Amino acid sequence: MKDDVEGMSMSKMKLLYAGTSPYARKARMVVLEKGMTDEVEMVFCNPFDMPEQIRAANPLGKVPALIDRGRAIYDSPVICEYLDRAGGGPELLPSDGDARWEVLCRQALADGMLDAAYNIVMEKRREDSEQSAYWIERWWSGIFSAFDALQQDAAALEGRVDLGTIAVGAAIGYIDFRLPGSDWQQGRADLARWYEGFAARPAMKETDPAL
Ligand SMILES: N[C@@H](CCC(=O)N[C@@H](CS)C(=O)NCC(=O)O)C(=O)O
Repeated sequence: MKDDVEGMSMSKMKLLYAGTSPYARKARMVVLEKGMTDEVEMVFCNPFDMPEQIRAANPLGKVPALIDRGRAIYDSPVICEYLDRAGGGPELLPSDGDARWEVLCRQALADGMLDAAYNIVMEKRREDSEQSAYWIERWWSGIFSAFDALQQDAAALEGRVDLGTIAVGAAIGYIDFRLPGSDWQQGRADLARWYEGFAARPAMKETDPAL
């Protein structure tokens, strides 16, 4: 159910999200992949229009934020793990062992790409004269280095739906949406093929930022 922040009901968990937020997209995908749509109410919030309401759930004023029985949970990796523990459905983050570290590292890589891409998007919204070409270049260089790492790791992504691949899907989706024309597929055919298949998942389609 979609609602606004004033109309929140008291029983379900509430996920404060913005439709174009890639961090919120991760959490929304976790809800969908785990079949938790009856347990989590989606509450649309624009962090730039309503920062005070969001600060009540996340002092940083950012989305996503989750509220469960009065408890506020943030940011996206914490929310995703919380939802994974709280819900039924497939386990998206292994509880221990090498598999857990692998998924967490992949999520960290994807979140780092997102942080860099988000910085570029925000920097480009400033006046031309105020933008730093040095930082934009540095952020892109980190993003492309991460794309290279994912291309090398592409075989390990195949057939997996977990917090790591969800984060990678959200990161690539955001870069394509906000920074089109990066041509990241060039020389990274395995990753491009994996992404094409992953992007066809219902949870990716339903959370497409272009919708
Ligand atoms: N590390 C945070 C990042 C969240 C974030 O930066 N969200 C953006 C929307 S994409 C936001 O709310 N920005 C508002 C602001 O920076 O004031 C997470 O993973 O949840």
